[in-house]
Amino acid sequence: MSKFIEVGTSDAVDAQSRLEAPMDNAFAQDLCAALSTRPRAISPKYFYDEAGSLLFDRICDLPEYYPTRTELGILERNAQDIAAHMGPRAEIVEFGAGALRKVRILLDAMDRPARYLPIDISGEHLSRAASALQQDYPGLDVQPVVADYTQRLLLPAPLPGAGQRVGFFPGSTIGNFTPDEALHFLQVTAQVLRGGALLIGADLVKDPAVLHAAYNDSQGVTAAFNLNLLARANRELGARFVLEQFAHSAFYNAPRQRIEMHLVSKRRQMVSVGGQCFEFEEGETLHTENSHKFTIDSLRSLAVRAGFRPGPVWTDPDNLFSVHWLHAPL
Ligand code: AVI
Repeated sequence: MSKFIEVGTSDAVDAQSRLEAPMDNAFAQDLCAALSTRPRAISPKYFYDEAGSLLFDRICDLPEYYPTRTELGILERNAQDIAAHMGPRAEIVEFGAGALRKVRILLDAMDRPARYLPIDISGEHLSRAASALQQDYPGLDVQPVVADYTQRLLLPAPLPGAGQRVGFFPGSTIGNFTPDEALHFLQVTAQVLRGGALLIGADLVKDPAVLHAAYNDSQGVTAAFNLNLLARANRELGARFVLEQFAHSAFYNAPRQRIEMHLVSKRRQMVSVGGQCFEFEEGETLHTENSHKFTIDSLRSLAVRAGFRPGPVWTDPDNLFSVHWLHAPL
């Protein structure tokens, strides 16, 4: 068994099961709601506790997981061109405080960037990311914003003399939204960035074998990332999932152009969350993530529906990934 999958197995479950699950907690409520409906599905946002974020960082470095390095390559090769579209003294608004590798490529190519506004729901992650960047770019005004960027946002007024405001949403995180959520996110973003632009990364439809390998890596890191959802429920909610009784499943749903990740019950079993018991049949699944893939046209038409005007698109030589410049309405 992979060492990753040992997180939250029997000892930890016993220790944690003494805890009362806080049912006023959104994770507890959403997990119980997911387990009470059929088909069972929960938002992928619950992957990203401390352990899940570390596992995701490891996914980004896996040989099979092409999106991160491909997008980095696109940004590096086209940094000057992208910076020219941004113009002088631009402000970058990043949706989610990422690992900062990507925004540095932009900042290094830009003409006197004025301000960097990373938005993230996790204050801790955000302040770590912001201070790391501030140290390396002392002249840059770094203003972290703790907020849920999928909701309506209030951002600080532009700095006097600043250039255009450019949103940055790399990594194809847009693919983890439902189609309705993706449209809603782009509509809200179009308003927030009025008169500016959005630079967004979108993973492309491709050979299903390449996709399958990316979400079923040989080291089992993606499996551990998926199973961490149950480990997290054990740690935080005193749930009693036995991780060995669930298997990672990831497959390409071609008609819907998305990778689906599920946790499959290996046998008939009862699980307990917050004092409530739920039954799983053998083979029954909890659907944990969708990762939608786009064509250049499908991403651009979604953006148009949200009010953007599509600009240039940058891709890699193998057409694995795309980075789009979208003009926000005035
Ligand atoms: C964050 N997001 C874009 C990743 C993806 O590819 O959908 C999350 C992920 N899930 C499994 N591997 C990576």
